[in-house]
Amino acid sequence: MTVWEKGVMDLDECLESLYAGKLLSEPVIEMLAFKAKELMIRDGNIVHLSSPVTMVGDIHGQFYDLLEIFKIGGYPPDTNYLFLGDYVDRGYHSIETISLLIVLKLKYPNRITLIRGNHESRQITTNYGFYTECVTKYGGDSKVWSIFTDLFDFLVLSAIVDNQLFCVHGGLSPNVQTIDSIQVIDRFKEIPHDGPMADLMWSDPDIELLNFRISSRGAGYQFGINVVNKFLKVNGVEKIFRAHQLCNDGFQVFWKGKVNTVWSAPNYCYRCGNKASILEVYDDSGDPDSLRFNVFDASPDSEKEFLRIESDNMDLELDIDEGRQMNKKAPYVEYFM
Ligand SMILES: [Mn+2]
Repeated sequence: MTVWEKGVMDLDECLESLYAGKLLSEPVIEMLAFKAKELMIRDGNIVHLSSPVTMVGDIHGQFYDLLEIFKIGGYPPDTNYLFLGDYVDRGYHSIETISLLIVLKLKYPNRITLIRGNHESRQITTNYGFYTECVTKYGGDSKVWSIFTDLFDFLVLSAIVDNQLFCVHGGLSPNVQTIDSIQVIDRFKEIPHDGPMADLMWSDPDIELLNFRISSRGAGYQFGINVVNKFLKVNGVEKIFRAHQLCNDGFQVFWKGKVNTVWSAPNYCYRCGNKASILEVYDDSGDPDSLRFNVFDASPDSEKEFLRIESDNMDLELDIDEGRQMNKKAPYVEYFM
């Protein structure tokens, strides 16, 4: 009997496979995505959460480092997680990463929140690894990529913790003065090139700036302190938490904590040598010790996996040198823009 005929998914079975690093079959992924859309279509663009909650920044397919995060921060459902986006591209295991997060969302809907990052997009994943990984791991077929990228259209745009902490993947937008104006965006579509939805996922803070400036990334804006002060005041929130930018120390604090970056991909792309962090929010007191960046290094398994795949690729290059038939395990990761 197929998963569709049975009509029910054994989520525990899926979790067991994924925690063991195994891929799910295409029909199972299709069913999971269908169920996840049913669940996420009911969410508003802004999800309201309460502490305690742990925020996770960019993961970018570094699956073994995601497992390390659960070891350090606690496994769901014992810890509530707010993921800030950029689950796929760059690393070797985007499919394992997004599959695990979707199964956890289905199993513990109130304990896992998934915000959309700028890489959760058809256009970006076509160029930065996820498309190629899907085609390579699923027998030359792009259907799994289509299933996941259709699902990305349902991810929420932002979250607010304890009515105090505004959380988004990238940052602020000149087209988003109030949090209410996020609520009315039609989010169920590919990320546009510009406009409020694009800016929320692409923008970055810049300590040199007072106001907005067009971003050198080619989408979104860089924003300064006046913009931040106005946004916090108008919306009655205390701080902004976001991801989207590599930090050597795993996190970065701007303007005495008014804006904070959480970066959760240690040794980014298996070669940057950076630390990573998760942000643990313990309570809503607003005291300095009510939240903490929990800093960590790359998992030894991540390094092992990198060396294994690189040595396979090395064998492939040798094969090509000797004029032999091309190995099926073609390298599929492009590191930087
Ligand atoms: Mn990003």
